[in-house]
Amino acid sequence: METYAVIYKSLNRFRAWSNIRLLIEPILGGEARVVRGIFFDKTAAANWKVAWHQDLTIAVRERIEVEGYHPWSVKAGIVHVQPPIAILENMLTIRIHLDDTGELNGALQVIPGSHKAGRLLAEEMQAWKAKRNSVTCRIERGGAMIMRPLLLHSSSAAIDPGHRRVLHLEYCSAKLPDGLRWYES
Ligand SMILES: O=C(O)CCC(=O)C(=O)O
Repeated sequence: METYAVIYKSLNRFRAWSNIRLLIEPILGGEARVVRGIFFDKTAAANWKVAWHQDLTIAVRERIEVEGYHPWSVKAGIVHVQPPIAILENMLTIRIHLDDTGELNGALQVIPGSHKAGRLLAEEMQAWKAKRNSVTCRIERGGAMIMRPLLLHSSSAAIDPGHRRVLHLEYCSAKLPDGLRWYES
């Protein structure tokens, strides 16, 4: 995680050369910053699966009670909170793939269009799954996918686990209110 912290801090600092910014800025604008980074590696020893969900939480430096920000949680020692929907709608996630990714090693599956429906209740997620086919995001090594955090997504355990390394970077151009600070800021 330490190594990747250096990488995404650099991405923020050296805006001009970053091809990633060419993808992010037309959508979020020039103020967009990395606000959270996660490194995933799905291997035989860490062969997880994740049920259908939306990414509803953001990572912040510390807990400060602000209206509209709840519930709070702590993951890996980092404070997380669910922000108002307007913040989530202003975010983009880019997933940079360091290995070929497909059905055999637990690629992300998504339901197109679901990010436009706001925060979904469990029964609404079921309805999306029933009415829309999911898409498996096959990405070649060195490729990237961009998604909205509100896009319904899941991932299966790898059938043929090796490495499935992904650098997951969340961008947002919004500032947080009343002293709340993004974890990466
Ligand atoms: O990379 C994965 O397997 C799952 C990632 C995921 O579900 C997430 O970032 O919310």
